[in-house]
Order: sequence, then C-alpha cells, then structure tokens
Amino acid sequence: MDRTAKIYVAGHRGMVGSAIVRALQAAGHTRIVVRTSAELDLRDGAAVRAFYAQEQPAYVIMAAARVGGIHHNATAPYDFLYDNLAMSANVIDGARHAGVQKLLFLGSSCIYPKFAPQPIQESALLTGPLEATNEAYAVAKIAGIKLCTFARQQYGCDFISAMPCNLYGLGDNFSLQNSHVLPALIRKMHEAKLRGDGHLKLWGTGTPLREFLHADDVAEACLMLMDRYSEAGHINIGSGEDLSIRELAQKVAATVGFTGQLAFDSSMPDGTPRKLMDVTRIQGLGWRPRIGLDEGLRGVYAWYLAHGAEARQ
Ligand code: GFB
Repeated sequence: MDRTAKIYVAGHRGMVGSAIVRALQAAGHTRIVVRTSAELDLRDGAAVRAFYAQEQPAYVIMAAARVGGIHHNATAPYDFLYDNLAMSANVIDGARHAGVQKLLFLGSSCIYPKFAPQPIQESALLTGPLEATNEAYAVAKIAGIKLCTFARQQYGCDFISAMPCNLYGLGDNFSLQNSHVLPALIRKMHEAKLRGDGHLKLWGTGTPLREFLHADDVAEACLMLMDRYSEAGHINIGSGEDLSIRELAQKVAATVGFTGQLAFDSSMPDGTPRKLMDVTRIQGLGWRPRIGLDEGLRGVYAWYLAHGAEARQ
C-alpha cells in the first residue's frame, strides 16, 4: 500500500478496527479516514455513497460489524443478519462505484459448516449446514465474501476477504450476556474473586474447542494481506492451535487469580464443537502471530483492570 494514500477503516472504534488503525499508524500511514456510527450509519446506502464521493479513499478495510458471543448471536438473529448484510453490501458496493483500488472484507470462522473436517481449509465453505447459534452472522459474512469475489469476477475489482478465528484484545466487549467467551470469563472471574466466591458457573459443557488470536496480530495480518494477497475467495487467519473452553477457563483463572471451583451449565449452548482453521495459505505468505495466548490474556486483564469501568458492556 502507498502509505500516503487515503485509507478508510470501517469500524475503527471496535476491537479489531482500532487495532488496525494502530497498526496503520505504526506503519506510517498518514491519511486514515474514519467515521463513528453516529456520523455515518453504514446500513444507509445513500449516506455511504455520499461518504465515498466526498472522501474518495484509495483503500478500504471493512472491520465494521454487529458482533457478539454465542448468546447474543442466538437471540438477535434478525439484527445480526440484517445489519451485517446491509453494512457489507453498502461498503462493498460503494467501494466498487467509487473505484476503490483495494478492499479487505473481514468475517469469521463461523462461516464454515458446523461439522467441517479439521483443520478447516478455505475450500470447506458451503459444503454443509451451518451451526444454528451463529447462522445469521455466518450467512451475512458468506454474502460479503461472495460480493467481493463477484466484484472481482464481473468488474475487475481488487477486493479480498479474510476470515479470522475467535478474536480477543484490548477494547473488547465485557458484557456478561452479549460478549464472547474470553472477555466474559475475565469479567466473571474477576468479579467472583472480589466477592470471594468458591464456585463459578460457566456456559455449556466446557468441551468445545476454540482457536484464539489477538486483535493486534490480526491487524498485522490485514496489512500484510493488503500488500501481498490478491485472489478471489477468502483466506483464513488463525493461530493454528485450539484448546477447550475448560482449558481456557483454567488459564483465565490463573491469570485473574480466581481460585474457586469451575462448574458448567449444560442448559446453555455449546455452539460448534470445533473450528480450527487450516492456516497453510496465510503462513505461506510469511505471516505468523506474535502474541501467545498466555501473554495476550495477561495484557487484556491488565487493560480490563485499567479500563473496567469504561469497558464496553
Ligand atoms: O465465544 P463464544 O460466545 O462464541 O462462546 P462461539 C464460545 C464457547 O464458550 C461456547 C462457552 O461453547 C460457550 O458456551 N462459554 C462458557 C461462554 N462460558 C461462557 C460465557 O460466560 N460467555 C460466553 N459468550 N461463552 C461465536 C459466534 O461463536 O464466535 C459469532 O456466535 C462469531 O458469530 C464468534 O463467529 C467468533 O465461538 O461459539
């Protein structure tokens, strides 16, 4: 990428978007364009087209999305489908009309079939039924991938898609009901420690396996892909390693200093049993994550201690 060309980061206040802005600044980008959702509602196509006409960015990274954990996804499926579909369609089609040189669309590993062979290769897309708890989000993200692929095929646009595994990092959402598992466990265990609780109940059976990556590593991967990847279809971004929710809970407990017993509430959903990404392709481009899970957990807990009161909840 030309470091002096305009680049629009959609979703710059989110965990991933803010990590991308930090990485762009560190790489010397001088013209980073952002809008809050109050300034620009990405579900409003006319507003998005007017924004592109005004700013005319050379590059776009689409990190704006309605996101949430298993419970939020499962209980607000219309909002997850509609908002993500509308935002993706407007940002991608607006970029096509505005002649954007390169666009990166971000999704998630939940696009793959619930029982995809592990580790999951990019070619597993649309080979089987989706996991019910995140079907709405997945359908919107699959549509976004296809918009990028077909914009390339039909109009010659250099639009690419990348699908990261489960992400965590600074500025995450720590809601007890709506967040993803890692920030939820940090908050639940921190609060249980302060109360002196001897027990803590977590959701599901604790047996599902998940692959985690720090948002700062994903941001580095995004910059590398903008420079070096230009193909139809999507590419996986992952650490290449997974662990069970029970093992994750034990790591979080050690980080937070919660010494009580862990119990699991199997009336809550497990979600997909496993979604380990095959990362052969992105590793072939020379990218590797730098932040291991133990180090990343310590950093996020420190961030939570410093910002807990203002953390998104
Ligand atoms: O991170 P998470 O909400 O989402 O949950 P998914 C992962 C696993 O952790 C599930 C368990 O098996 C949960 O039952 N879990 C245990 C908990 N305790 C908790 C808790 O207190 N809170 C939460 N949230 N989970 C999401 C998708 O799936 O992954 C999204 O719904 C997206 O669409 C995202 O793809 C990356 O990994 O199951």
